[in-house]
Amino acid sequence: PESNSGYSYEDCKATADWLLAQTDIRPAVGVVCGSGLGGLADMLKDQVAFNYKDIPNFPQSTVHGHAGRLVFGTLKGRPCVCMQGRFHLYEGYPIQKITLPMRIFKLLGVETVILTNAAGGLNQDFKVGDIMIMKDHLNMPGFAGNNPLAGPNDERFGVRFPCMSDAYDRELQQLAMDVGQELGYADFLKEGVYCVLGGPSFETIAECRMLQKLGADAVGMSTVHEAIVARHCGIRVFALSLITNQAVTDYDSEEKANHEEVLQIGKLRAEQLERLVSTMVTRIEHN
Ligand code: 6GU
Repeated sequence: PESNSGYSYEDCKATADWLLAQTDIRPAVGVVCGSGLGGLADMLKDQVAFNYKDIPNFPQSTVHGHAGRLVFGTLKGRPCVCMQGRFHLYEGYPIQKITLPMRIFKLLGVETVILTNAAGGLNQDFKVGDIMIMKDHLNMPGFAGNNPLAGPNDERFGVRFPCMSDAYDRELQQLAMDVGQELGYADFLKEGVYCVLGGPSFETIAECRMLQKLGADAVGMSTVHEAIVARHCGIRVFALSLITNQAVTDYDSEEKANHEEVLQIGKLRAEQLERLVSTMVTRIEHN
């Protein structure tokens, strides 16, 4: 087959070089802000920001709650790049477009990515407002053949068959737990398995029950594709989910998942989530 979605190594390099020519900031950490969590990017000092539409080869984001800007800056003195708004399967993008920013991060020199998302809680011990450190994932679109690495492999990024048993960096999970403890977040800091679905419709009750049986603690529509492509090119990955609602698993329940609730809970926990991530950034070691 021909190349997957039209992004060659050279295309990625051209985009990275274009960005590097516009700023002196050389980020070692890349952050992706999930729905309602764009405030993370606003914490950066000495910002140099680009609208996605102005970046060569970059897709544009269409969802309410996602700004669509790539922001360079420093977080407590550490150079970072932050995606304020990400791309999702449900927007209709080919999966390689969704993950293109990870390869651009790599070519910018990023060594660690922090991926954030809003998710529905499946674990009955979780409460709305909990922050779940991702220890693993279930890639449902991948089971159906929709994996961002499908198609010809370019060895300059990584190997044909990348390992995923170490997808989520254990040291970074421990760091998050330690920082969370110190900040007094122990009561709402959890860990678990995130399951990605295509969306945009939320899950049925039967689907939620199925996912619980499969070992999922949270369900959402993002992050996993980015994690796979980041791991493929050797970036360390840390990911967390803000549990914005409890997925419905009971036919008697009156609750209904909706995007407004997702954004509202994002606001409620935003400050703590930002503090957790920014403190982590100051403690991550780089070469
Ligand atoms: Cl309940 N499901 C999915 N798929 N994504 C979500 C969610 C639920 N809550 C926030 N994002």
